[in-house]
Amino acid sequence: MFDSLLEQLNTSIKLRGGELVPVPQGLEKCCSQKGQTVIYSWLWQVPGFRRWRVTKMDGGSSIQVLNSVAYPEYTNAQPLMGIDLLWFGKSSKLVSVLDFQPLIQDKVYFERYFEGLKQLQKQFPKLKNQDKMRSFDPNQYFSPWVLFCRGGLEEAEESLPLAFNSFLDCYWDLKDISSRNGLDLSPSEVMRLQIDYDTYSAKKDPAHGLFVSYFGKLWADRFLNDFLFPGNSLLN
Ligand code: BLA
Repeated sequence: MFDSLLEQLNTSIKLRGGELVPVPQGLEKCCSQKGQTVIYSWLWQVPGFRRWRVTKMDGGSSIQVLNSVAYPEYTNAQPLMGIDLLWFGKSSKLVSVLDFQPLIQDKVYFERYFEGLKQLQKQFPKLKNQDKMRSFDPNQYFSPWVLFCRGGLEEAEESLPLAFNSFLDCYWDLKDISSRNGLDLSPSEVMRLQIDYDTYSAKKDPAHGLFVSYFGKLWADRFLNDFLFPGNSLLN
């Protein structure tokens, strides 16, 4: 379901000088015990970013996932880029989350970084039909303009592909804003907040149970701590 979006993402990253770097061994691919679901992950080294991860899960008509997080360098206080797209083929249900994930909930920070996402939200109202979050706290590492939608085939095949490239372009534009405006969060503060993002996400992410059921607890724990949210292990 999301292969063309994954291609757009890869192309966009490569255009900005991104290069693939190795994923920790054993985490780059895993097949479920029954062999019907496969999860693939990639890690990019992109100028201006300290880490950019991408994951695709292919469970045929049961589940399709595209997930990605971009972590800017610690000298750049701009939001992280978060993508979480899920398609449940049997019930034709889409869960789509696209956000610039803010390090802090602050008016000036929002004014600086969120003009583009605000416009996108206006342009694609169908991709923001959901306000209530069940597992996450919407006021922690999510922005007020998060494009969060629970939808169906129409949103998955029409609105989302239309919005996706604009979303990426809009995120790339943030880098220019950052260099123009200087920095008011110190690199050590940005580091603390990015590590806290990983710790918080590792705790709240509803994906862990899903990974346990497909790939077993041992692999799921390692994937969560060593690939998805490595900052989490720094505090353990
Ligand atoms: C929800 N994400 C979910 C759910 C699953 C995943 C199973 C629950 C589905 C539901 O609510 O119906 C799956 N999450 C994954 C997978 C990975 C993952 C497979 O991290 C990893 C490969 N989640 C993110 C990122 C964002 C995000 C970066 O990983 C931000 C853009 C958001 N996911 C997010 C939100 C929900 C969700 C907001 C809804 C949960 C809620 O209601 O609180």
